Amino acid sequence: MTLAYVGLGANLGDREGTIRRAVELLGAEPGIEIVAVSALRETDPVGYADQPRFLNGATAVETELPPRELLDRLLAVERELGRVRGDGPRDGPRAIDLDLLLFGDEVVDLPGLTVPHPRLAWRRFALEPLYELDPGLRLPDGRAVEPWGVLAAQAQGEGRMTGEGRGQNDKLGPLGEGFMAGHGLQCG
Ligand code: PH2
Ligand code: MG
Ligand code: MG
Repeated sequence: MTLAYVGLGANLGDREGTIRRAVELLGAEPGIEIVAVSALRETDPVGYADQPRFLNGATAVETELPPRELLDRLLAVERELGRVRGDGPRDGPRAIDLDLLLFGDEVVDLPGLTVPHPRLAWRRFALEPLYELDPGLRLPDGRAVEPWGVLAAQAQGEGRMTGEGRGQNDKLGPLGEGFMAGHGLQCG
C-alpha cells in the first residue's frame, strides 16, 4: 500500500460539487481508499491569468495501484465529470483537475507522468492543502513541503512568470528551509 496525494482543482461550474463528487468517485475505485480531504480554498489562477478563480484542495489516498494506474483512474474520473482534454489553452479553465502530486516517497519519471508533480514546489495552491493534511510531509529528496517557500520565490521574482515550473525551474522548487536559508530568509 502506498500513501499518495492528489491535488484537487476546479474553476468552472459548480466547483465544490464537482470536487466532492470527484473524491467520491475516486474512493469508489477498486484499490483506492480516501484517507483525508483538505479544506477547499479560493485561489488566484496561476500560469494563465485570464480565467476564473479556482477552488483547490488535496486528498490523501491509500492505494494498491502502481502510479500509472492511479493516474489512469484520475483521468477516468476527470472524464466522467465532463473534462475534455485538448481544447482550450494549457493551464486554462477546467471543470475538474486531479493531479498526482506525491506517490509515497517514490520518484516516477515515465512518459506523461512525473512524480512528484514537476510544478508542485512552485504552486502554493497545491502546497497549502498538502501542508494542512500533513505538516511533516517531505518530498522524496527530503525537502519539507512548506508553502511559504513559494512566497519567498515570488518575492524573488521567480514565481508566476518564470517559476511556474517551466524549463530551468522544473526540478528546482523553492521548498523548505534550504531554499529559505539560500535566500537569506528565516522560516517562521
Ligand atoms: N491549475 C492549473 C493552472 N493554474 N491556478 C490555480 N490557482 N489553481 C489550479 O489548480 C491551477 C492553476 C493547471 O492545472
Ligand atoms: Mg493541474
Ligand atoms: Mg491535471
